[in-house]
Amino acid sequence: MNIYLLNGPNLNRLGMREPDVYGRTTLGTLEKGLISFAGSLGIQLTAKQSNHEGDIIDWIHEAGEKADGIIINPAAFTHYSYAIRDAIASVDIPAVEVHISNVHKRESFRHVSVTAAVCEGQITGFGTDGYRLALHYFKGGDTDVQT
Ligand code: CA2
Repeated sequence: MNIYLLNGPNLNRLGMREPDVYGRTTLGTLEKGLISFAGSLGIQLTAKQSNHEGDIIDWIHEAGEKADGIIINPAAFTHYSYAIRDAIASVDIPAVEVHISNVHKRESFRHVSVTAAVCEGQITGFGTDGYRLALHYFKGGDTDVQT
């Protein structure tokens, strides 16, 4: 199984600023740890980050051709990018939205996600462990909603 991990704008600043909100781990360390953890689950993880909306859209399309799923933290694009929402909706593979911080405890503009509705689910507030939870979801492979 091949999963794309896509991180959006400013997440290249992880570990450098606002450690109380986003933790002390740098993006490089996080990506390395996740690639290794994914490997232990039998998942090949392709990790990318960009500050540019178009890059993220292109990688979502690429994932649609090459991967089995997407883990995406669209960062601030979460709250207003209909283009990223449409890109996720345009591919036939499942996506999971991850936020490091609990967006619901923060400013009201962060309470809105225009992308979550086209994802299987949203994980928010568990720090960088949220990415591991998303990998567990893909490992489980169950896309049925339990009621
Ligand atoms: O909690 C999250 O993961 C967010 O997606 C992070 C975004 C924010 O706009 C969303 O509302 C919630 C911001 C990412 C900025 O990352 C930084 C990391 C370190 C220092 C400064 C910014």
